[in-house]
Amino acid sequence: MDERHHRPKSFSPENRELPLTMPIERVTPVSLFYRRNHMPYPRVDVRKWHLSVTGYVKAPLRLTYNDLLLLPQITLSVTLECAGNKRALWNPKTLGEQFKLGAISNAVWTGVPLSTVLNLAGVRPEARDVVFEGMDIGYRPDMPASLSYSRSLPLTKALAPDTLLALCMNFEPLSIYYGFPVRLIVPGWYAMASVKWLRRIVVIDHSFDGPYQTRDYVFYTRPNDYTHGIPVTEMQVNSSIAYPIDQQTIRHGRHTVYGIAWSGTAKVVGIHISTDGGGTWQPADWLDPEQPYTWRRWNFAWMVQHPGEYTLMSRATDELGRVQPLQAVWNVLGYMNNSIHQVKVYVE
Ligand SMILES: Nc1nc2c(c(=O)[nH]1)N[C@H]1C(S)=C(S)[C@@H](COP(=O)(O)O)O[C@H]1N2
Ligand SMILES: [Mo]
Repeated sequence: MDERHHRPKSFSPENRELPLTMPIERVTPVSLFYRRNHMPYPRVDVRKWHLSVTGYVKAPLRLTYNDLLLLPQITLSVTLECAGNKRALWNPKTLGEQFKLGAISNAVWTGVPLSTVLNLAGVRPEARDVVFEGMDIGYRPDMPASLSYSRSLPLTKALAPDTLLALCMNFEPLSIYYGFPVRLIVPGWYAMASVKWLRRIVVIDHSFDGPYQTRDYVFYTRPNDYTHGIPVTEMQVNSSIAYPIDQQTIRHGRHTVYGIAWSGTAKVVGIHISTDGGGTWQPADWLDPEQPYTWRRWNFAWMVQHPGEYTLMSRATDELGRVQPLQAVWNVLGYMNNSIHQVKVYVE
């Protein structure tokens, strides 16, 4: 059975994390890649499917899957991170899916630059936002009727050369779980922007106000106050320790501390580790070269002689000199948690 033509038997939204345990591969296998869905999986019949491009364009388009396959494609390695990654680590707790460290994964995406398609349609001068509508439909408590998952990008980001209409993930056609037939990939932005199961692209002359744009994925810093929010866009510089894990007991002696570090549109260039709760910091070693939009694995040789309790911390820096804060700014919906990651370990 070709899974691309059949809706998986899950009628509620499926969410699952990447297990951030050793070994971590730089390119996450599709079978382990995290999943974040707001709605049940849509039913997709690619023979009937097309992607429409309408609104403030000179020539509206109706593209079949084959039409897209015939356009020039590029390949990019891009880490997707849910804006709610590490939400479970906030204190006090926040609303939303309580993701731990694994709402993040890295894949190689191949597709048609969105700009190619927008230029084929010819964007009109009034254009301001580009709206992307997914095929998945569901309900939300604050809306009267069912709706599809839709998000927009400002025109400049939509026309950026690396914003992709992705057809392949790790050199295989997308599976239904990850947005078949085509999904948006917005490198450097939190993954809510990378709309799956695209069916419509609409160029509009105002800013889009759908609930996944103006209610969710907005940074509100005052409890129970949904005003004065700032939209969530670019990924923050961040890192996670994958070994040892929080509350683990290990033997004294030599250990290799492992983890990942990443950032948004500026490359991640520095990674420092503390084994004494932030008193002193030492650089760790990169296992991967620096590459735009892509996480890097690191390790750190730790010789621990004395039994006791230790707090390990990792702190990443990006090429613009931005450093992870000790405590990220708490916000109502728990987004963008890039606090320095801490794990407590017991050495015996
Ligand atoms: N159509 C659609 N696209 C979507 C979503 C969704 O629910 N529906 N979820 C978004 C969010 S919040 C995230 S974090 C990523 C998750 O992508 P993944 O499931 O491929 O890991 O998809 C984004 N694109
Ligand atoms: Mo997300």
